Amino acid sequence: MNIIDLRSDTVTHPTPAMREAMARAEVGDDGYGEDPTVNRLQEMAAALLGKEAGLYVASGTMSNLVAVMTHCQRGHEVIVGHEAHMFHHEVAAHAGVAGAQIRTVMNDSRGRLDPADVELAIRPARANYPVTGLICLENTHNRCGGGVLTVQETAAVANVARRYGVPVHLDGARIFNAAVYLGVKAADLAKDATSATFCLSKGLSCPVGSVLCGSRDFIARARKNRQMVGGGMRQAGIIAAAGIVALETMIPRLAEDHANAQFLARGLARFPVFDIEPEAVQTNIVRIGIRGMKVEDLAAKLGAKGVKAGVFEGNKMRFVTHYGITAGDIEEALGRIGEVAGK
Ligand code: TLP
Repeated sequence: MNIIDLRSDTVTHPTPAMREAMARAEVGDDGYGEDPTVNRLQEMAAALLGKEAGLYVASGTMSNLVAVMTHCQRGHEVIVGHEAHMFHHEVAAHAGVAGAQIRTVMNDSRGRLDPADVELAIRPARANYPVTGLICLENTHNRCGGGVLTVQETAAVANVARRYGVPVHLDGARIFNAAVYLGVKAADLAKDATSATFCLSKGLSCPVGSVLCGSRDFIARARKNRQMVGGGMRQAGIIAAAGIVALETMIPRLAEDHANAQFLARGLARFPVFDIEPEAVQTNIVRIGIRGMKVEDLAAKLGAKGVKAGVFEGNKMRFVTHYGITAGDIEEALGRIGEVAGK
């Protein structure tokens, strides 16, 4: 029985073209800024996001952490959505390492923030208040079912931030999924953010890495912070080479993952155990409430049938489509899910 792994798009393996590019990558010591492959990836990433410069980092978590360290001082407050990845899944690094306090405002079901809520959360200058050092957005929104922020929705929050002189960081781990869904450039989605990051190791299928993008000055300071957290790498061109292939070839195919997620969501809606609105699924993440049974039990039963799904608190299950998963795999998965959930 083949395993159909829908836990995350992080489970993707490098493509044959990536392995080929990695084997042949021209490298140098990135500590001296002399790895031509890393430099090229950083330039490509910055151009795609419409920023002056990029910094190759080990992970999305490191990218967000380095962004917070670079924008904020210790004791600053960072505004994020209450469902933000930065709040739930980054080991409280923003407090524990960067020394920043997280302040949450409500995300709606698609991961949007109400600009009025953001404005209310910005601290007035008072001696005993923290300084609001940063506002963060997430696009697409992981815990809000891969929800997409439009250019206008991003601008609405950024306009508030600008009025108060607060920078905006965009956790665009899956920004290319949002761009493909909306039919816009990733640069349009990042243009109102002071800094933006995306992951190479999710839907783009690279083995490792994210790129943090911003102004030249911001990236120069971020480089020091990356070094501080041990993220300075040497002949990183070996892994960056896969990133170049990803940016050149893997973005348009994300539409297939979105179509497969739709197919899956519509199929799951047939089973009462899944509390799902297929119309709400926009990109490659299907996050669903489970009715009438414990999500852990359902996941275990699905696992026994060779279908792997993610388990989250609040009795929620997550399926993520990605490179390597075909429409045929989804059909097969739905058949196996039906054997468990259909009864
Ligand atoms: N998300 C992972 C898990 O951590 C949940 C996943 O499987 O979806 N921002 C967003 C929006 C993310 O979804 C993730 C990873 C990150 C940042 C962190 O990236 P990594 O895993 O590279 O540190």
